[in-house]
Amino acid sequence: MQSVQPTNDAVSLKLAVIGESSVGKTTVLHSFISQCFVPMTMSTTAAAFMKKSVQVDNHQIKFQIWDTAGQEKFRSMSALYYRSAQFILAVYDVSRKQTFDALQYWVKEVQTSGVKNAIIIVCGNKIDCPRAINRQEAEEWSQKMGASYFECSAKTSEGVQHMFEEIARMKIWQGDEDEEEEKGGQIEKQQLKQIVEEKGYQKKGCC
Ligand SMILES: Nc1nc2c(ncn2[C@@H]2O[C@H](COP(=O)(O)OP(=O)(O)OP(=O)(O)O)[C@@H](O)[C@H]2O)c(=O)[nH]1
Ligand SMILES: [Mg+2]
Repeated sequence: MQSVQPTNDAVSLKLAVIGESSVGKTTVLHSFISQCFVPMTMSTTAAAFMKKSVQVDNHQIKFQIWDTAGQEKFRSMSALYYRSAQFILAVYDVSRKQTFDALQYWVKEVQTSGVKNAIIIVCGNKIDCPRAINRQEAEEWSQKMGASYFECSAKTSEGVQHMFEEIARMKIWQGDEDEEEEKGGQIEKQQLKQIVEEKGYQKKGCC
């Protein structure tokens, strides 16, 4: 176990949300920010910026979120928004296999876009619907990609707050990584991954 301790300062967390159109990206974010279900009738165009501050384990975390558009015509623009993100939330719809298969595309896009050190998190949304993808398959795939895995329903709100709290916790621990880097004692990303795994982030889900 690493001997690093979380800091108590307010921390900014830059998150970009990506994934196929209609998987529920915007609805998940509304659930997190407003704690209610807002049925969406309009697809996101280009991207939308959202903010929310949360208190997690005595730390103030300021989420700065880019909600990107999943529609194909906006894809070339998505990279503009996730390139500066520290965390990338790749969302799919557990009731539509095609959206899970498309994660291959999204993760590859991120990895080849020059994004450095961003932590990828996979989210299976719409668990209130009949499943086309079982949890174990999605967890195993995410693990192979080096990503944490969560599930939620933006409709019932199950798992939503938990997922964002866990992302905030990852950031709290990553804060120590930044501090170490400033001191010249670089903690490699691999070590952060180890901290995340030791704290059970890989295994924990929201439901
Ligand atoms: N049953 C169910 N429906 C959901 C859930 N989350 C979102 N939806 C519905 O799915 C549809 C698409 O949701 P959006 O949030 O607009 O999807 P999006 O991923 O932002 O889509 P784009 O903006 O086009 O990329 C809407 O009709 C939502 O009401 C959920 O957890 N369960
Ligand atoms: Mg949207």
